Amino acid sequence: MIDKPNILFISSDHHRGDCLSVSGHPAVMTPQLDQLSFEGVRFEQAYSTCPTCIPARQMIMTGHDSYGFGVHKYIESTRIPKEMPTLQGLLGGTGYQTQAVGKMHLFPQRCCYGFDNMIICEEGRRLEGLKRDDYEWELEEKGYQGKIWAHGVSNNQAAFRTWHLPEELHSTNWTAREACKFFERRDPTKPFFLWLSFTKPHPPYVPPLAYWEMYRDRDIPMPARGEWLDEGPIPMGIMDSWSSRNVDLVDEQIRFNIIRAYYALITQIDFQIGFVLGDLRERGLLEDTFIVYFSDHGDLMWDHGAMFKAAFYDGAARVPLIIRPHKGFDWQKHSWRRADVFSSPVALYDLMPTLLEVGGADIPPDIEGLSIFSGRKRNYLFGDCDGDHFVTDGRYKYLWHSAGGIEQLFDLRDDHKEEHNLIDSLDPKPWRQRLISFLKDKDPIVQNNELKSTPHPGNTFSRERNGWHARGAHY
Ligand SMILES: [Ca+2]
Repeated sequence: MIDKPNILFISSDHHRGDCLSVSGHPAVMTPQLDQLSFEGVRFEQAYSTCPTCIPARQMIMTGHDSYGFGVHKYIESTRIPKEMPTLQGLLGGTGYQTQAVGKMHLFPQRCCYGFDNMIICEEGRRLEGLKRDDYEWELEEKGYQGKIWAHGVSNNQAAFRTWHLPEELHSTNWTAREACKFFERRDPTKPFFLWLSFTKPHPPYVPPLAYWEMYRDRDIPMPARGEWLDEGPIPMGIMDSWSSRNVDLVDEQIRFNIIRAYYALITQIDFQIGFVLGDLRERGLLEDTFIVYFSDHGDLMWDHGAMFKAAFYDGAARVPLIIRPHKGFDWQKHSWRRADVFSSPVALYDLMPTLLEVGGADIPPDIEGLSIFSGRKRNYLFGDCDGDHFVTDGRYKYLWHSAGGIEQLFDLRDDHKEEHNLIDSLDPKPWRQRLISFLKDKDPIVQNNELKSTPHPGNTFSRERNGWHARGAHY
């Protein structure tokens, strides 16, 4: 008799917090995630506090914030220190069979960091000696060697097209299928912890035709455009998107088609989650499984004219977070009801202690993450990424951009698109002071109780060469 619930930890990559139909999005279709949300609870103010792949994932695994972990931007080869406990390692220590499927973005890429096993899809990254990931391996065996990336769209490019190979070979379908294979192969005497990690809707934006067609007659809403773009220096997070990827040069019609492709990729993930849940149901495991869905960060998707991540605007930093507890979960003890929607700010690094509590493992005493069940609500949530900092209470959001010392203050209730900077109409001092108090003794940008800025280069754009890093035949 297994007395612990199975844990299905589902993540995607680049899924914006607003792109759920259950949260009122006018175009995106997410029926499976909506259903999970009705059966469980949803967090409307969940944040990636360093919204780019590597730091976000390492914080999720370790329960540390970026200062506790010590990484503040995307740096390849970043390792989790050997002595630092991980979510999967601690659950394994308490009797779970632990498995990862999909994108992990770890270094070395085959280092399990506490997982019993990993079946990986790393979007073509071959670093530190990796010859191929498991996704490429299977496609090569099926005769598609040299053809996986032949759609011609890169991992960092504002472009789109439909998927060029059979739908079942798309990474989203492959990842879901590998999850089902794990359910078949698992040790039935142990509860399982499966991190099911979809690589999409991360670019390349290449949905299968069936999902692309589902959005044929859907109106694509206009992206946000801050009026602050017309007032003085433009924050570097926006400028970098324009400079390094030339996204400001993309034609408006193509912009809307990229959004359509992005929505189609989200719906594909949603349907493949349906496939995985169906497999669990047929095996009689669905009710005994604690399910979480989240994304490692979002995608600006043309908000403020920019694309991708590494910024604290809503599209990049806020993520979906849905928890659907298992059958034996004590709803009353946690004061939760089905379909509850919570608006207090939570961080991705809160998931580690939350799942340790679900699995009956000890929570490391030195982590910054707070179990969502602990009752210790956070009044303010902080984050930093590559020179940008933010703090929010769930209602207001204050941004500090070191380059140029640009401050922004948004009212998320009345201006969720963050188009109106209130820095001149609301007193920013308390917000600035909260950030200073948090960063003091941690970050050298605080000097003499003030935030130190660096020069802003002016509103001019470099045009980087080879900015897309496209993949070719990839032998
Ligand atoms: Ca990512």
